[in-house]
Amino acid sequence: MIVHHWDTDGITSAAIYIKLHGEDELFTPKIGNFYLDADDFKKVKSSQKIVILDMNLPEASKLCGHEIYIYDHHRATKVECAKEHYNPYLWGKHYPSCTTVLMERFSYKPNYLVALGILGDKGPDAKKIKEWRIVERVMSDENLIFDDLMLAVELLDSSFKMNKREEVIDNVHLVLHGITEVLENDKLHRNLEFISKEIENWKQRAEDYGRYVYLEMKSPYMIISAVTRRIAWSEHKPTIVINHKDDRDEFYIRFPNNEYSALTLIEVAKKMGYNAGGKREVMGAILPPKRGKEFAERVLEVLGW
Ligand SMILES: [Mn+2]
Repeated sequence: MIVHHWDTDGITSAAIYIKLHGEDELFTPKIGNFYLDADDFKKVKSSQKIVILDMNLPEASKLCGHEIYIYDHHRATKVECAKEHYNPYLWGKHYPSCTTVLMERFSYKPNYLVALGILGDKGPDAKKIKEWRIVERVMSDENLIFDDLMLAVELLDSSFKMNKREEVIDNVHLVLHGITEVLENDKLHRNLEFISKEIENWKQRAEDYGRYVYLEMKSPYMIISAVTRRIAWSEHKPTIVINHKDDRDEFYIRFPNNEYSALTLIEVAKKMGYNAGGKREVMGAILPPKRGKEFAERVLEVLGW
Protein backbone atom coordinates (compact mmCIF):
# COMPACT_ATOMS: atom_id res chain seq x y z
CA MET A 1 0.00 0.00 0.00
CA ILE A 2 1.16 3.53 -0.81
CA VAL A 3 0.32 6.08 1.90
CA HIS A 4 0.75 9.58 0.54
CA HIS A 5 0.11 13.22 1.34
CA TRP A 6 -3.09 14.66 -0.19
CA ASP A 7 -1.40 17.64 -1.89
CA THR A 8 0.17 17.91 -5.35
CA ASP A 9 3.60 16.77 -4.16
CA GLY A 10 2.05 13.73 -2.46
CA ILE A 11 -0.08 12.91 -5.52
CA THR A 12 2.79 13.23 -8.02
CA SER A 13 5.12 11.27 -5.71
CA ALA A 14 2.61 8.41 -5.64
CA ALA A 15 2.41 8.61 -9.44
CA ILE A 16 6.21 8.40 -9.76
CA TYR A 17 6.32 5.48 -7.34
CA ILE A 18 3.73 3.61 -9.42
CA LYS A 19 5.74 4.29 -12.59
CA LEU A 20 8.81 2.83 -10.88
CA HIS A 21 7.30 -0.12 -9.04
CA GLY A 22 3.89 -0.79 -10.60
CA GLU A 23 0.32 -0.36 -9.39
CA ASP A 24 -0.44 -0.62 -5.69
CA GLU A 25 -3.32 0.25 -3.39
CA LEU A 26 -3.37 3.99 -2.63
CA PHE A 27 -4.23 5.57 0.68
CA THR A 28 -4.24 9.13 1.97
CA PRO A 29 -4.87 9.93 5.66
CA LYS A 30 -8.03 11.81 6.64
CA ILE A 31 -7.54 15.21 5.05
CA GLY A 32 -6.04 17.66 7.53
CA ASN A 33 -4.50 14.91 9.69
CA PHE A 34 -0.71 14.70 9.44
CA TYR A 35 -0.98 11.41 11.30
CA LEU A 36 -2.99 8.21 11.14
CA ASP A 37 -5.97 8.00 13.47
CA ALA A 38 -7.25 4.66 14.80
CA ASP A 39 -9.36 3.92 11.66
CA ASP A 40 -6.49 4.82 9.38
CA PHE A 41 -4.03 2.64 11.31
CA LYS A 42 -6.37 -0.31 11.05
CA LYS A 43 -6.69 0.12 7.30
CA VAL A 44 -2.96 0.64 6.69
CA LYS A 45 -2.04 -2.35 8.86
CA SER A 46 -4.07 -4.61 6.57
CA SER A 47 -1.14 -4.40 4.16
CA GLN A 48 2.21 -6.10 4.75
CA LYS A 49 4.24 -3.70 2.62
CA ILE A 50 3.72 0.00 3.40
CA VAL A 51 5.29 2.82 1.40
CA ILE A 52 4.98 6.28 2.96
CA LEU A 53 5.44 9.26 0.64
CA ASP A 54 5.77 12.97 1.45
CA MET A 55 4.62 12.55 5.05
CA ASN A 56 6.39 12.41 8.37
CA LEU A 57 3.92 10.25 10.28
CA PRO A 58 4.64 10.79 13.98
CA GLU A 59 3.82 7.24 15.00
CA ALA A 60 5.26 5.37 12.04
CA SER A 61 7.13 3.09 14.47
CA LYS A 62 3.71 1.65 15.42
CA LEU A 63 3.88 0.00 11.99
CA CYS A 64 7.09 -1.89 12.79
CA GLY A 65 6.59 -5.53 11.98
CA HIS A 66 5.42 -4.49 8.54
CA GLU A 67 7.74 -3.90 5.64
CA ILE A 68 8.06 -0.09 5.73
CA TYR A 69 9.61 2.20 3.11
CA ILE A 70 9.61 5.96 3.67
CA TYR A 71 10.54 8.64 1.10
CA ASP A 72 10.10 12.17 2.34
CA HIS A 73 11.61 15.65 2.70
CA HIS A 74 9.99 16.92 5.91
CA ARG A 75 11.70 17.43 9.21
CA ALA A 76 11.91 13.92 10.66
CA THR A 77 13.72 11.51 12.94
CA LYS A 78 14.84 8.15 11.62
CA VAL A 79 12.38 5.27 11.82
CA GLU A 80 14.83 2.53 12.74
CA CYS A 81 12.63 -0.43 11.84
CA ALA A 82 11.99 0.77 8.27
CA LYS A 83 13.52 -1.29 5.44
CA GLU A 84 14.43 2.06 3.95
CA HIS A 85 13.96 5.57 5.29
CA TYR A 86 15.22 7.86 2.57
CA ASN A 87 14.83 11.45 3.67
CA PRO A 88 17.74 13.83 2.92
CA TYR A 89 16.66 15.83 5.98
CA LEU A 90 18.17 12.98 8.05
CA TRP A 91 21.59 13.85 6.63
CA GLY A 92 21.05 17.59 6.86
CA LYS A 93 19.85 18.34 3.32
CA HIS A 94 16.70 20.20 2.38
CA TYR A 95 14.85 19.08 -0.73
CA PRO A 96 12.06 21.18 -2.24
CA SER A 97 9.71 18.24 -2.77
CA CYS A 98 9.26 14.52 -2.27
CA THR A 99 9.32 14.14 -6.06
CA THR A 100 12.96 15.35 -6.12
CA VAL A 101 13.79 12.86 -3.35
CA LEU A 102 12.36 10.00 -5.44
CA MET A 103 14.14 11.33 -8.53
CA GLU A 104 17.48 11.13 -6.73
CA ARG A 105 16.89 7.84 -4.94
CA PHE A 106 15.71 5.92 -8.02
CA SER A 107 17.63 7.86 -10.70
CA TYR A 108 14.27 8.86 -12.13
CA LYS A 109 14.48 11.11 -15.14
CA PRO A 110 13.02 14.55 -14.33
CA ASN A 111 9.64 15.05 -15.97
CA TYR A 112 6.34 16.89 -15.42
CA LEU A 113 5.56 14.83 -12.30
CA VAL A 114 8.79 15.98 -10.65
CA ALA A 115 8.14 19.60 -11.72
CA LEU A 116 4.57 19.60 -10.38
CA GLY A 117 5.80 18.33 -7.02
CA ILE A 118 8.34 21.16 -6.83
CA LEU A 119 5.78 23.82 -7.80
CA GLY A 120 3.18 22.33 -5.49
CA ASP A 121 5.37 22.79 -2.43
CA LYS A 122 7.34 25.91 -3.41
CA GLY A 123 4.90 27.87 -5.60
CA PRO A 124 6.44 30.77 -7.55
CA ASP A 125 9.38 30.71 -5.09
CA ALA A 126 10.59 27.72 -7.09
CA LYS A 127 12.12 30.28 -9.45
CA LYS A 128 14.70 31.09 -6.76
CA ILE A 129 16.00 27.56 -6.18
CA LYS A 130 18.43 25.44 -8.18
CA GLU A 131 15.72 22.90 -9.03
CA TRP A 132 14.09 25.62 -11.17
CA ARG A 133 16.15 24.27 -14.07
CA ILE A 134 14.12 21.04 -13.83
CA VAL A 135 10.90 23.04 -14.16
CA GLU A 136 12.31 25.04 -17.10
CA ARG A 137 13.39 21.87 -18.85
CA VAL A 138 9.93 20.32 -18.45
CA MET A 139 8.27 23.48 -19.78
CA SER A 140 10.34 23.41 -22.95
CA ASP A 141 10.09 19.60 -23.40
CA GLU A 142 6.32 19.53 -22.94
CA ASN A 143 5.66 22.88 -24.57
CA LEU A 144 4.00 24.33 -21.48
CA ILE A 145 4.15 27.73 -19.84
CA PHE A 146 4.60 28.41 -16.13
CA ASP A 147 0.92 29.34 -15.73
CA ASP A 148 -0.15 25.92 -17.11
CA LEU A 149 1.94 24.14 -14.50
CA MET A 150 0.65 26.37 -11.70
CA LEU A 151 -2.92 25.79 -12.87
CA ALA A 152 -2.35 22.01 -12.82
CA VAL A 153 -1.12 22.37 -9.22
CA GLU A 154 -4.21 24.37 -8.26
CA LEU A 155 -6.46 21.78 -9.91
CA LEU A 156 -4.77 18.84 -8.17
CA ASP A 157 -4.87 20.68 -4.82
CA SER A 158 -8.54 21.56 -5.26
CA SER A 159 -9.58 18.05 -4.22
CA PHE A 160 -8.11 18.21 -0.73
CA LYS A 161 -9.35 21.78 -0.30
CA MET A 162 -12.85 20.44 -0.88
CA ASN A 163 -12.25 17.50 1.47
CA LYS A 164 -12.63 15.00 -1.36
CA ARG A 165 -10.45 12.18 -0.15
CA GLU A 166 -11.42 9.72 -2.88
CA GLU A 167 -10.77 12.31 -5.55
CA VAL A 168 -7.22 12.80 -4.20
CA ILE A 169 -6.62 9.11 -4.96
CA ASP A 170 -8.25 9.47 -8.42
CA ASN A 171 -5.89 12.35 -9.13
CA VAL A 172 -2.88 10.03 -8.89
CA HIS A 173 -4.16 8.08 -11.90
CA LEU A 174 -5.32 11.24 -13.65
CA VAL A 175 -1.88 12.84 -13.48
CA LEU A 176 -0.28 9.56 -14.61
CA HIS A 177 -2.20 10.00 -17.87
CA GLY A 178 -0.59 13.38 -18.44
CA ILE A 179 -0.74 17.04 -17.56
CA THR A 180 -3.25 17.81 -20.31
CA GLU A 181 -5.70 15.38 -18.71
CA VAL A 182 -5.41 17.40 -15.50
CA LEU A 183 -5.73 20.77 -17.25
CA GLU A 184 -8.84 19.61 -19.11
CA ASN A 185 -10.62 17.95 -16.19
CA ASP A 186 -14.04 19.59 -15.73
CA LYS A 187 -14.61 18.24 -12.24
CA LEU A 188 -11.40 19.82 -10.97
CA HIS A 189 -12.22 23.11 -12.71
CA ARG A 190 -15.59 23.18 -10.94
CA ASN A 191 -13.80 22.63 -7.60
CA LEU A 192 -11.53 25.53 -8.35
CA GLU A 193 -14.38 27.89 -9.19
CA PHE A 194 -16.20 26.97 -6.02
CA ILE A 195 -13.13 27.38 -3.82
CA SER A 196 -12.18 30.75 -5.31
CA LYS A 197 -15.64 32.10 -4.46
CA GLU A 198 -15.52 30.67 -0.95
CA ILE A 199 -12.09 32.23 -0.32
CA GLU A 200 -13.18 35.60 -1.72
CA ASN A 201 -16.34 35.63 0.44
CA TRP A 202 -14.42 35.05 3.66
CA LYS A 203 -11.66 37.44 2.70
CA GLN A 204 -14.18 40.29 2.50
CA ARG A 205 -15.22 39.74 6.10
CA ALA A 206 -11.76 40.33 7.56
CA GLU A 207 -11.54 43.24 10.01
CA ASP A 208 -8.68 45.71 10.26
CA TYR A 209 -7.49 46.16 13.84
CA GLY A 210 -4.77 48.65 12.95
CA ARG A 211 -1.69 46.60 13.67
CA TYR A 212 -3.14 43.43 12.20
CA VAL A 213 -6.11 42.02 10.31
CA TYR A 214 -8.42 39.51 11.98
CA LEU A 215 -10.99 37.07 10.68
CA GLU A 216 -13.13 34.42 12.29
CA MET A 217 -14.65 32.10 9.73
CA LYS A 218 -16.68 28.92 9.65
CA SER A 219 -15.97 26.82 6.60
CA PRO A 220 -15.85 23.03 6.26
CA TYR A 221 -13.18 23.35 3.56
CA MET A 222 -9.37 23.27 3.80
CA ILE A 223 -8.91 26.87 2.79
CA ILE A 224 -7.64 28.66 5.88
CA SER A 225 -4.09 28.83 4.57
CA ALA A 226 -5.26 30.27 1.23
CA VAL A 227 -7.60 32.77 2.93
CA THR A 228 -4.84 33.97 5.28
CA ARG A 229 -2.37 34.34 2.45
CA ARG A 230 -4.86 36.25 0.29
CA ILE A 231 -5.65 38.73 3.08
CA ALA A 232 -2.04 39.20 4.24
CA TRP A 233 -0.77 39.78 0.71
CA SER A 234 -3.49 42.26 -0.22
CA GLU A 235 -3.56 44.17 3.10
CA HIS A 236 0.23 43.96 3.66
CA LYS A 237 -0.41 43.42 7.37
CA PRO A 238 0.00 40.54 9.80
CA THR A 239 -3.14 38.45 9.52
CA ILE A 240 -4.81 36.19 12.06
CA VAL A 241 -7.52 33.79 10.93
CA ILE A 242 -9.53 31.31 12.97
CA ASN A 243 -11.71 28.71 11.29
CA HIS A 244 -14.31 27.04 13.48
CA LYS A 245 -14.92 23.49 12.32
CA ASP A 246 -17.18 20.93 14.00
CA ASP A 247 -14.36 18.93 15.53
CA ARG A 248 -11.58 21.54 15.79
CA ASP A 249 -10.58 25.17 15.56
CA GLU A 250 -7.94 25.93 12.98
CA PHE A 251 -5.61 28.88 13.57
CA TYR A 252 -3.34 30.69 11.13
CA ILE A 253 -1.11 33.71 11.43
CA ARG A 254 0.97 35.18 8.62
CA PHE A 255 3.54 38.00 8.70
CA PRO A 256 3.80 39.34 5.15
CA ASN A 257 6.66 41.77 5.80
CA ASN A 258 8.83 39.64 8.10
CA GLU A 259 7.79 41.91 11.00
CA TYR A 260 8.09 39.01 13.35
CA SER A 261 9.09 35.36 13.25
CA ALA A 262 6.30 32.86 13.68
CA LEU A 263 8.86 30.32 14.94
CA THR A 264 8.47 31.63 18.51
CA LEU A 265 4.70 31.22 18.25
CA ILE A 266 5.07 27.64 17.02
CA GLU A 267 7.02 26.87 20.19
CA VAL A 268 4.35 28.60 22.31
CA ALA A 269 1.60 26.53 20.69
CA LYS A 270 3.56 23.30 21.10
CA LYS A 271 4.21 24.06 24.78
CA MET A 272 0.46 24.45 25.18
CA GLY A 273 0.15 20.91 23.80
CA TYR A 274 -1.21 21.85 20.37
CA ASN A 275 -0.33 20.48 16.98
CA ALA A 276 1.42 23.40 15.25
CA GLY A 277 3.80 23.94 12.38
CA GLY A 278 5.04 26.47 9.86
CA LYS A 279 8.04 28.60 9.08
CA ARG A 280 9.31 32.15 9.70
CA GLU A 281 6.43 33.89 7.94
CA VAL A 282 3.53 31.63 8.84
CA MET A 283 2.18 29.40 11.56
CA GLY A 284 -0.77 27.02 11.47
CA ALA A 285 -2.18 25.29 14.55
CA ILE A 286 -4.96 22.83 15.25
CA LEU A 287 -6.86 23.50 18.46
CA PRO A 288 -9.71 21.79 20.25
CA PRO A 289 -13.16 23.09 19.22
CA LYS A 290 -13.97 26.65 20.35
CA ARG A 291 -10.45 27.35 21.67
CA GLY A 292 -9.35 29.58 18.79
CA LYS A 293 -10.23 32.92 20.32
CA GLU A 294 -8.48 32.17 23.58
CA PHE A 295 -5.40 31.07 21.67
CA ALA A 296 -5.49 34.23 19.53
CA GLU A 297 -5.46 36.29 22.74
CA ARG A 298 -2.40 34.39 23.93
CA VAL A 299 -0.67 35.06 20.61
CA LEU A 300 -1.44 38.78 20.81
CA GLU A 301 -0.04 38.78 24.34
CA VAL A 302 3.19 37.13 23.19
CA LEU A 303 3.48 39.65 20.36
CA GLY A 304 2.83 42.49 22.83
CA TRP A 305 -0.03 43.87 20.71
MN1 LIG B 1 6.01 17.75 -0.01
